[in-house]
Amino acid sequence: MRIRVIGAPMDLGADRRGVDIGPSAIRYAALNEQLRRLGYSVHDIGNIHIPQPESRPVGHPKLKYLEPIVQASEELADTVEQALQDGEFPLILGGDHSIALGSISGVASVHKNLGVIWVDAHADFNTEETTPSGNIHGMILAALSGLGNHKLTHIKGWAPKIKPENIVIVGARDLDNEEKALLRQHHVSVFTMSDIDHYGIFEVSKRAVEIAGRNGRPIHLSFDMDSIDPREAPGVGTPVRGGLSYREAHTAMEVLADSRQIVSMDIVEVNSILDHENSTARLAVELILSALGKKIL
Ligand code: 4U7
Ligand code: MN
Ligand code: MN
Ligand code: MN
Repeated sequence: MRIRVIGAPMDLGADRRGVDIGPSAIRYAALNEQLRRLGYSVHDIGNIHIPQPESRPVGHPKLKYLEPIVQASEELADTVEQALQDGEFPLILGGDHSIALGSISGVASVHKNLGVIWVDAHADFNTEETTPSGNIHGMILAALSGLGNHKLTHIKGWAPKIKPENIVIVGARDLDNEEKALLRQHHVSVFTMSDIDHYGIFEVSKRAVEIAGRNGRPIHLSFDMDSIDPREAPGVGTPVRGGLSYREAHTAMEVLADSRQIVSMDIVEVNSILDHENSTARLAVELILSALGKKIL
């Protein structure tokens, strides 16, 4: 299989912090070489263009950098759609999590009935009404579900991209109150860290595949590195204690790989400025490999 690597050096969705270096950091951690060693042929097309935040007005305080984020999402959606049409697996390197608006819009244009597994400390299910920060990376799953600002929901001119009941969030431990109410109201499946303590990551991952991938539906995997415990992944913008362990994260990826239903993936929120010797980027590469079928034996 061919993998198309697409960099999205986006730092507009999350207050400027340094996640725009993420794609370079992940490539520096030998992503392409290791994918090739696993037997894939790799087609790295470089980065899409994202403007620097300093060059643009912040705009509305509840929807910061809306215009350039919408523009970049349109471009990324087209790029991802093209990869799938060319028969390649899109692997999108972030960037903050707002890049999933473009990537999933592109995948959903090809796979009309798409499931999403969203591994994250957060639910990213705010709207312009509920957001405490105005940061768009916290609104992406809601926007993809058709909730919130019309420009965010209507990338490529249509909505919703995914049905909320086809979404599964894994690893949640930092949710806003109104966000929780929205998640319940729209029947999004959420496996919190407490659920993982209770049932174990193997069981939770199996159930995530069952729900997101019901009836053999294709699944997009969106992996926010802040899902992992900050001891293991210090280089993220919004660290939250009590996250996935190193082995739990790998086990989750191995279960997803075994499903053979993953059709595309993004890995986001690697913050090189806060990282220790690129360890978070190196972990990102390891997890990508597990998600793409690497086994210990
Ligand atoms: B990430 C937050 F208020 N919920 O909306 C918000 F806590 O992509 C955080 O998961 C969002 O890292 C985090 O700003 C977005 C906040
Ligand atoms: Mn996120
Ligand atoms: Mn997060
Ligand atoms: Mn974050």
